[in-house]
Amino acid sequence: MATRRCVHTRSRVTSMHSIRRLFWILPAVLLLGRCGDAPIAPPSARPGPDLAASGLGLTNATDINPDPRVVEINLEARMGDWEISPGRRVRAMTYNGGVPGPLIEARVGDTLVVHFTNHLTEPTTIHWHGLRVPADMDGSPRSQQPVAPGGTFEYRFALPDAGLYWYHPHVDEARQMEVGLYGAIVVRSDDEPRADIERVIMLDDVTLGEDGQIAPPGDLLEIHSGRDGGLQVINGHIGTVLPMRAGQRQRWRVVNAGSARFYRLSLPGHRFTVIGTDGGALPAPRTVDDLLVVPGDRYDLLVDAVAPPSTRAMLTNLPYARGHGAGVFAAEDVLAVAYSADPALPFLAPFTGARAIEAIDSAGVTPSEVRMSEVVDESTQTIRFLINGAAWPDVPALHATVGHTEVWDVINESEMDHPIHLHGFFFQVLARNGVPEAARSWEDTANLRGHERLRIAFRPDDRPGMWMFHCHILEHVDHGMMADLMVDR
Ligand SMILES: [Cu+2]
Repeated sequence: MATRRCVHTRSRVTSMHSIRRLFWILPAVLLLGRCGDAPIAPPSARPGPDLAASGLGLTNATDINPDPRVVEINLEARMGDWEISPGRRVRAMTYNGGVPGPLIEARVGDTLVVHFTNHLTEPTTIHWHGLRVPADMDGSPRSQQPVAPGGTFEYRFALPDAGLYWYHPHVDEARQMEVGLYGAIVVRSDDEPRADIERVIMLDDVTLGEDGQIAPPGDLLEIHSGRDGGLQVINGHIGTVLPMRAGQRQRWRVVNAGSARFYRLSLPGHRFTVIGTDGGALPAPRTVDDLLVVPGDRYDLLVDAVAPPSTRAMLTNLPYARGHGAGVFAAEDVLAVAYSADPALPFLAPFTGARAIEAIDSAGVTPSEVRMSEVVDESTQTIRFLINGAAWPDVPALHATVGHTEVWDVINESEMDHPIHLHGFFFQVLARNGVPEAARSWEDTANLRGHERLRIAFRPDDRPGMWMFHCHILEHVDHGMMADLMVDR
């Protein structure tokens, strides 16, 4: 059961509030009427959804264009003080002075215009992770010249798909993102699942040096495993508290913005209903006790508040061995979920909404191989992460043609996990280690366990140009694990 929601910016939300309330209440009456033995309260007892979706420390982008189908924002990269906890500030690179950068909210079909100015003392770009933008808007080193200090660039493109996306630089990523350059984008359809409140949760971690500032890139071990920072910063803050009311259904849109940490999330006593991934809604929801969110990855979750009022639960990151001893540490607290004293609301009926995802017909397509490997030379203290035996920019480009199906066998020849990210196009995972994937989804980031083999398929739509794909452990990008994909007409 899905309710109709046409959420856009906060100002439009306010003006449409009463209309939207009707959209929300009517299906609620229908739904509750089918709940059988479940405790049912009159709809008026249930507050409407909190349409200011950000909260939890996020700032909303300011839309300067009155056209309801254009979201136009000014975005500046500049140095600033990032207050990671009360009174504790670190020097950071920021978008518009904050970390994360402003949350951009739009509707499917809107045009996004971003007037970007680089006030840093070094070049940067913006990559729109997951958005199907034209190649020259992709912000990668293959698609645009870096924006020089003092320079400007106008990003302008349509938003064709509902989902959670994010933006970040594609220049010196491991460092520029570590010190604060990232933000989230929510694109909504007219048919969004029902929830009482929506949260965007950007996962990140930092390591502070003895000077109290974010530590510069570390030693060979840190380069090899990537940085597992000692401090959990959720939406830019340590010690984030997420308010919840018993009986609520919260929608959590989660993105892992960390450079290397793998989050295996668990909320003891609760379950996560996964309703969407990188490329939007799934054909069928699946309910899990814990959920692996690898760097770059996104999940769309429903969380029913099953604990009693006035209790707390800790969102926890469980150990996850990702090779060579990385990720093997004690469970860590990520954020606190604090139940209010308000009486419990009746539970909503289980989510059943879905969308069809057509299988990509890959019959007769000869797969291309993408081999991921690593070479460590301890005598020279050097390490290289390779694709097809070479480090970027020396990896021979792969080629694809608009409208023609590509099948790739992505083969991890190393001990460690590597989450592969493809720019510009969503793919389907067809098989893992030769075993057909049970569930279908659209992804732009997929993890490979050590020595795992993934067969993926995608069909480039009409956006020719030079695209990129790479491991999303940013230290691995820095040391070569990136390659080019030329899409021709
Ligand atoms: Cu990697």
